[in-house]
Amino acid sequence: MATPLEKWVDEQARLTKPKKIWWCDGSEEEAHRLIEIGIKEERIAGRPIFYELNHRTFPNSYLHRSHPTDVARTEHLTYICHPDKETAGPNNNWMAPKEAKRILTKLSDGCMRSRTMYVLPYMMGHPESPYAKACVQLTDSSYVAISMRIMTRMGKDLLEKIKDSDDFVKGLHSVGDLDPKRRFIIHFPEENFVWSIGSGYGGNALLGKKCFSLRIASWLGLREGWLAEHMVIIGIEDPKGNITYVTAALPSACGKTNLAMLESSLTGYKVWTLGDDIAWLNVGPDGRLWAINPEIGFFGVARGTSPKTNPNMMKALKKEKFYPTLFTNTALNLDTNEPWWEGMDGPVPNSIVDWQGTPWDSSQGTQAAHPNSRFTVSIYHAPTLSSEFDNPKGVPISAILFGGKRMHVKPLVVEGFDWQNSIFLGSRMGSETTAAATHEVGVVRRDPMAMLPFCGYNMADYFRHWLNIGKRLTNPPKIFSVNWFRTDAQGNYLWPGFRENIRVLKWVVDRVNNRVDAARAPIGLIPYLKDLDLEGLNISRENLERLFEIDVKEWQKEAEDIEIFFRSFGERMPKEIWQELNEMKEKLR
Ligand code: GTP
Ligand code: SPV
Ligand code: MN
Repeated sequence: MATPLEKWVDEQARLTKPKKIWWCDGSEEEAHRLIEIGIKEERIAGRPIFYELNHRTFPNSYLHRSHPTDVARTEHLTYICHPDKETAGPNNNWMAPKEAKRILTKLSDGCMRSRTMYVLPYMMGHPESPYAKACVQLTDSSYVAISMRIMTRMGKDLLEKIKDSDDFVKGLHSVGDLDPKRRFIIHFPEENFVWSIGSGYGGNALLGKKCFSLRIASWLGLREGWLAEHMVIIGIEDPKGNITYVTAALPSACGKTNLAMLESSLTGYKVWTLGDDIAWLNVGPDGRLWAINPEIGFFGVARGTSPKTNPNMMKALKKEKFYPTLFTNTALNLDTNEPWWEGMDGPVPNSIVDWQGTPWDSSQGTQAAHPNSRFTVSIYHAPTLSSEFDNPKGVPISAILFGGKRMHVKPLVVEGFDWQNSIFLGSRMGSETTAAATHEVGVVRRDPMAMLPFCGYNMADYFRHWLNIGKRLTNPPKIFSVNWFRTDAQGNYLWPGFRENIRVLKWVVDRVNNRVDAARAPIGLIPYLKDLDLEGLNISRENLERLFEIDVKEWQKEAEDIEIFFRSFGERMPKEIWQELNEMKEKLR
C-alpha cells in the first residue's frame, strides 16, 4: 500500500512527467553528486547550473547564474488562495483556489519532461522542537535541491517520521520555461500547499523559506496561537557575560544579515547569531515569548558584504567546509576564479565577467554583480553561532526591533509606550523598496513588521493577532523601532551603522534591564543622549541631534500616509490601532 506521501509524489509525477524521480537522502555524497550533475549535465536555458570556484580561497563554493529575468522575488506573481478574498486581505494578490489550480495544472502538464524530479524531505525547525514542521518539496532544479539542503534540515530520517501520515507541508516546484508570463508562486493555506512554477530564484523557489515559513506558517500561527515573522534572532552578551535575546524585523535587503552577525565596536559586548531572516515566536509556559529559527542557512545579499561591513560573514564564506556554499549572480574574477561584487573592498580586479558572464569593466557604468546577488551558506559556518542555536525550545526574547529604510522622518531608535502602542509602532513601519523584489527601487511603502509581502492572510487580522498574543504574555518583550538609514541634506547617512549599531543595542538592553530612563515624545520613548555609549565614535553633536529629530510637519504627513494604509483594511482594522494613531496625531498637534 502506498503511503499518502508516495501517492502525492506519484500524482505530481503523472502531471509533470519527469524522466526520473530521485528521492533525496540529504547526505554529503548526494550533495556532491548533485553539484556534479549541475556542472556537467543539467542545463537551464542552455547553461550549466553550477561553475566551480577557487576552492583554495572559497572552499567548496560554486557559482550559479540565473536566467536574466529571474533574479528576485516577484510579488505581483505571488498569490494567497484562501477560499475567500477577504481572508487574504488587501495586502495579498488573490485568486479562487479552483481557478488557481486550473491555471497551474495547465502550466504544469509535462513541465518536468526530460528533467529529474527531486523529492526533498525536510524539517523547518529542530526535529526535537515542539514547534518544528515536517515538509516535502518536489523540484526539477538541482540548484534548488542543493540550496534547500543548505537552508533546511533535509534528510531521509524525516521519511521515517512522516510514514503513513498526511501531516506534512507540500511544495511543488518547477522552473518551467522561466518565462515571467508563465510564472506563478501560489499558496493554498488551507491545504498546507505551495505550488510554484517559472522561477528558480530563492524566495520564489526554495519553498521552505518565505512561502512556507512565513506565508503558510503565519496562517498556521493565527489558528494555533503563535507568530511567524521576518526576523533576525540574536543574543547580545554584555561585559558581565549576561545574554539578552532580541529579534529584529527589517524588510528585505535592509540589514538583517548584517545585524545578525554584527561585530561589536564596544569592548565587552558581543553578538551571537541564531538567525538572519525568519523567527517563529511562541508564548512559553513562563509567559515569555520564545523564538526559534526554522532555517539552518543564510540566503544573504552579497553586494556590500566586505571584511569591513560584515567580517563574520566573510569568514563563513571562506571557511573550510563540507557543506557547499553557493554564489548566485555575483561577478567572477577570471584571474583568480573567485566571486566578486561591488563593495567587496580592495581594488577592482582587472579581469571580470559580470553576473551574466559578459566581460565587464568599471568604466562601462553597468553593474558587475546583480544588486540582488546572493550567497547561500550554512549557519554552522558562522563564527558567531550561538551555543543555543540547536536548542529545540529556542530562546526567550526580551526585546523586539521593528525597522525600515527611511532617509527621512524616522529617528535612530524609539521605544513603544506599552504593548498596544508597540503594535501600532510595528504596524506603521514604512520602508524604501529594494532590489530583493522586482519593482521600482527606493519608493517608500508601508511595510508593517516587515511582513507586507509575507503575511499569508489579511493584515488587519494579523494586527489583532499581535494584540492578542500580548494578552497572553505576563513578561512581554519591550518593542522598539530602529532606522539606520537617516540622511543629511546631501544624502549622506547620519549614522555609521553596521558594527556601530551595537550602541543602539546596548541602549535597548539597558532599557530592558531598567538601567536608563527615556524621554517621552509624541511618537514614543526616545533616549537621552547621555545614555548612549558613544565612546570612540566620531559623530558630530549636530548629526546626533538630527538622528533623533522629530519634525512635526513630516510626522503629520507620515500620519496621513499611515491612515490611508489603515483605511484599506476597512472595518476589519482593530479599533485599538486607530485609537493609537489618533492619540499620536493629537500629540503631534
Ligand atoms: P533579506 O535577505 O533580503 O531579507 O535582507 P537583509 O535584511 O538580511 O539584508 P542585508 O543585511 O543583507 O542588508 C543589505 C543591505 O543593507 C546592504 O546594502 C547593506 O550595505 C545595507 N546595510 C546593512 N546594515 C546597514 C547599516 O547599519 N547601515 C547602512 N547604511 N546600511 C546597512
Ligand atoms: C528576502 O527577499 O526577504 C529574502 C530573500 O530573504 S528571498 O529568499 O528571496 O525571500
Ligand atoms: Mn528576507
